[in-house]
Amino acid sequence: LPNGKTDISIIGVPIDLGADRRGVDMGPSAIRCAGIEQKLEQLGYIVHDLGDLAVRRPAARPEPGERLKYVDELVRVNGKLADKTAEELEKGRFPLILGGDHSIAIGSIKGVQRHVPRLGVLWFDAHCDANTADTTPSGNIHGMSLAVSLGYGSRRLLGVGGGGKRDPIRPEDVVIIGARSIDPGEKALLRELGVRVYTMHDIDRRGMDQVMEEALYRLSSADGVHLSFDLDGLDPNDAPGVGTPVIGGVSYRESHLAMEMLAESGKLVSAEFVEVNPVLDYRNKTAHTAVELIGSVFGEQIM
Ligand code: HAR
Ligand code: MN
Ligand code: MN
Ligand code: MN
Repeated sequence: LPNGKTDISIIGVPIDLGADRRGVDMGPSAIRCAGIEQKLEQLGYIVHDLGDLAVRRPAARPEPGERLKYVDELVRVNGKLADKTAEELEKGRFPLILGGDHSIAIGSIKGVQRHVPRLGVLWFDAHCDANTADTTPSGNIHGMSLAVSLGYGSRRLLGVGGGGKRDPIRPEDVVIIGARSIDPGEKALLRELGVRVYTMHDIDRRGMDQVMEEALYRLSSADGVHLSFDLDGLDPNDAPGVGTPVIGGVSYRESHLAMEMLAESGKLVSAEFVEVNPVLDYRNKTAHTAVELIGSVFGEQIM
């Protein structure tokens, strides 16, 4: 059991404003339909489904060229998520957050940081989400969340969850796995900070077992690890229901191996599964895959 906990709190965040594309707001529903509660109960956990955070849909579309689209509502919801996440940890429960787009990592990580002074982050993604308002090609805040957690980005986003009171995540405590679409500004920031990015090249070359072994070794200096799992890290053949698919991704089995090794590490304190878009999916396949991966994260073994 991750961190010896028996109780899991499910927190849904039905938001798509950070992606500025409809569909991922239905992610929490899709993952619930795919049987997340039954999966976790079969594994012996006590599951508390807290339902979804309330999200308001702004009436106005962003101005063309806007660099922080829907920032007001995203700041508000992420603040609520930080509080909720911290509250569940306070009760001794494991927070399992269902997105929603990847901007929600801003709030979840801030919340976990209140309990884990030196938090490591395992960021599984085709993208690096390390843009700022100055480098973003899209203005979409889901492409900025990891930069914010590292302490880079707009004042508004950095202030989520009483941001200033807590140090950002240290670059050496972050690993990215599965990257294959990185913008020039992201590359520059990640290089400057020395964040370890395990790209598809590394996975092809060395295999997921070696990559994960090294990644977990790097994270072992942290007090605990937060898993931020973007389903588009997987190959689109295995996870077609995502808003921004990128060919040539992590396979179904490689991703399971990664989650099984993470479970064995015993370092996991919190997790989120994001960017599931049932509108673009085939028979809820991506949500089912998310549920299977969550099983592996919580210790499910084939035999
Ligand atoms: N890098 C691009 C941007 O900033 C696209 C990244 C967003 N896509 C995601 N995030 N799903 O992982 O707009
Ligand atoms: Mn992402
Ligand atoms: Mn992504
Ligand atoms: Mn199974």
